Amino acid sequence: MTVLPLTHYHAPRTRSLSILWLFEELGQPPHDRVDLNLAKGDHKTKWYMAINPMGKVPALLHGGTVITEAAAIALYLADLYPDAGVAPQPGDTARGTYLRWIVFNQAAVEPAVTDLALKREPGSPAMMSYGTYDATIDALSGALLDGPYILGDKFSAADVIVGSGVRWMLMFKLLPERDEFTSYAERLTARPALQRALATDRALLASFQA
Ligand SMILES: N[C@@H](CCC(=O)N[C@@H](CS)C(=O)NCC(=O)O)C(=O)O
Repeated sequence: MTVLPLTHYHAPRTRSLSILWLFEELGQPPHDRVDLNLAKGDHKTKWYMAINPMGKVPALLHGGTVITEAAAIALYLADLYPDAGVAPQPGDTARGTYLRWIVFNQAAVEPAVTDLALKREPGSPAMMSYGTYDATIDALSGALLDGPYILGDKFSAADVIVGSGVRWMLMFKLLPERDEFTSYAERLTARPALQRALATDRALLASFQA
């Protein structure tokens, strides 16, 4: 099997932290990391816009193929390294739950919380992909009530994506401090893989600010 080069385009203190974290959970398979300094506008340069025309991070380059969107990158990497055991395989019904909450995070939670943060009046629930903020948060709550992870006892890449959002939303007070959210965030934050990713991200930010 030919091993194609794999590159993660990253910037500190962004959604790309979830991909740093996932690489840690995967046991750091061989890859390069290109660090972008957003304060210097690295992400809007011609060379990077040729990789991601949105000028946003994260992005992944595998061989000649670009993958953008943190959730798509997480799904892609978790499938690429099945031995790490962070993605239920096709045929396993747990994969339905896994896909469901990763996509729900992007399609419902993110827009609901963005509208709340920006104090934007949502349209009618039938028109909004997320219905209402309350319905979305209650559904998310339901996914985490049994725990300890989205797939019950089994940690997966769904926790990297959903958990990154939960941690961020709690930090910015965009999520009610219900026990199922706070205890989930604490459990994830205690993971050595996330601690390593946070340390890398902090060191990188400090080096950019020096
Ligand atoms: N939908 C994208 C959003 C990516 C995104 O908005 N990234 C932010 C950092 S969290 C960014 O690159 N912002 C810089 C900019 O847009 O100028 C994803 O989920 O990956």
